[in-house]
Amino acid sequence: MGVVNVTPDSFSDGGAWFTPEAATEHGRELVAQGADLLDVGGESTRPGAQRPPVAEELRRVLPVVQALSGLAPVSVDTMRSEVAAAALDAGASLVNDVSGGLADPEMAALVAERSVPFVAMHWRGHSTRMQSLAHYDDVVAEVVRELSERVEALVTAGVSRDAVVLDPGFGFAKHAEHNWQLLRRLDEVVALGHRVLVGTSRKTFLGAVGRTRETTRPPLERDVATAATTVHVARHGVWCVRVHDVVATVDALDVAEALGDLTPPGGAS
Ligand code: HH2
Repeated sequence: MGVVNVTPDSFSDGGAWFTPEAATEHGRELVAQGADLLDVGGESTRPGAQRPPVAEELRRVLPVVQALSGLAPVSVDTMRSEVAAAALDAGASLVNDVSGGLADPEMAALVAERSVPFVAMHWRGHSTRMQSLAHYDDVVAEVVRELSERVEALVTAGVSRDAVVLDPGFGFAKHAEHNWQLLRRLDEVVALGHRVLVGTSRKTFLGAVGRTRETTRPPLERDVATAATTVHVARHGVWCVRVHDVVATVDALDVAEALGDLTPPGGAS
């Protein structure tokens, strides 16, 4: 899944693809590089980000979804049911909600009515306060429990169990050690039996690994570290990786495949 951020403020590529033309061109390039799916988003969720008004989010994503959905399957990265509905009307075929339906009480009903796949990410609160919610006794057990509760709530609201893709939410209400624990024990998330999506791309903990505070890698220099995580997760049954650098990801997946023991993705295909 290639990331198409139509935002002025995303943490790694904010502003780079902010016009519909630039975003569409970027999406085309990602498909040419081997992306199977494009994730179009109009709201940055980096720690501390302010939310755009709904009209602005619609203005950002709709022309890009429309232009790219003829080219590849498109997912819309949004926490708002109104934006998800309009994006599905414009050609998107999957909803990626970093709040897993928690931010908007109408989201589950919309996904149920439209019968589309739904990425439910582990989330504890909006970006302005999420890092203050990063308290765990056992991060993996708590993420697994909270994701399971999300699945049950979605199913109760009418969403098909097979439609739910789970994401442990790297960097969302997580400190570096929480992210590493989740990568080490990813099998416990895969064991829930759903398709699993992983989004480690360019995140802060990959900037810091092996470095001091002074030498931490800036976001655009985290693609090699991201690719290393891709090899790892591909070997643990993950269905999809959400990445900025598709070229490095395709190379990493080729390596994982050549290693010869890829676990088939969990859950429905
Ligand atoms: N991470 C980001 C955005 N959307 N969706 C899923 N399912 N999983 C993730 O880990 C995830 C996501 C944050 O990354 P990015 O889009 O690069 O930055 P920003 O939120 O600043 O636009």
